[in-house]
Amino acid sequence: MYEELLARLREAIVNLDLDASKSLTKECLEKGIPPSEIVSKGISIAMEEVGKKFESSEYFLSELIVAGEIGKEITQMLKPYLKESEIRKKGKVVIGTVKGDLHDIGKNIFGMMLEAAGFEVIDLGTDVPAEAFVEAVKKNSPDIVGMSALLTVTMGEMENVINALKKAGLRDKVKVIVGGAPITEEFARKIGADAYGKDAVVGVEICKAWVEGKS
Ligand code: B1M
Repeated sequence: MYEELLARLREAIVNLDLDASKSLTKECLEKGIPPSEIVSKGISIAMEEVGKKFESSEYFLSELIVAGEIGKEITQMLKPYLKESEIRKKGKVVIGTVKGDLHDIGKNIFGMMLEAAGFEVIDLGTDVPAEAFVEAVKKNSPDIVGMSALLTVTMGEMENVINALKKAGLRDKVKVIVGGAPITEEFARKIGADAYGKDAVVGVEICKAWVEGKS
């Protein structure tokens, strides 16, 4: 039954039907489907499908923009359903999408889930240059820096941020986690990040383990 509902949600997103996407997201939440499953089995798969249609020229930039708006709206609907942690201020995380990259749906989901887990989140937004990450670390003394990238051409910016943190003498003061569709474990290791978040749930678990001193 849940599978069928999630399939209908995916179909509505891929067909760029905002009203249906919203009402099906509402139905999923009311039926008790966890927000993390709505993301992994609904939004993420549908967005990949939209991406494929874009690659095969069935969809154009205008359709990509509409899909992005739908993604943003339904992501916001998940927020009240994320279980709030009893423990506040578990740790502080600076997050942002790297320079040149405007994709923020995954980054926003990661941020929302961090907040629900009790973290204080400082969200620098999208298209964030390395210097802005460095400034935010100086100003806020976070435990963790989280970077997101969705474009293969912007992935390299993550290494620039890590190098800028090193240059400012701040690399040892923070853990660095990276994520986003083109990122891999191997890439994360290569650029000197501390971890790769395959998805937002895994990313939050890693951050929790860090501040709880498990790794
Ligand atoms: Co863009 N776009 N886009 N786009 N777009 C992709 C990424 C693309 C794969 C589509 C495709 O061709 N198949 C492709 C990139 C190809 C490549 O680099 N090899 C692409 C392209 C080409 C472009 C433009 C260049 C198009 C153009 O202008 N010609 C342009 C670039 C603009 C720019 O950034 N400078 C562009 C623009 C856009 C929109 C603005 C229209 C819109 C984004 C709107 C927005 O974000 N507000 C958009 C969209 C919607 C997509 C797709 C269809 C969907 C992205 C998305 O939201 N996915 C995308 C296709 C795809 O991803 N397969 C595509 C859902 C989201 C939940 O997943 O962000 O991966 P994701 O997050 C996941 C995990 O990765 C993880 O958690 C999330 C869920 O659990 N995660 C983290 C993410 N960050 C994390 C950080 C962590 C931990 C986990 O720790 C720090």
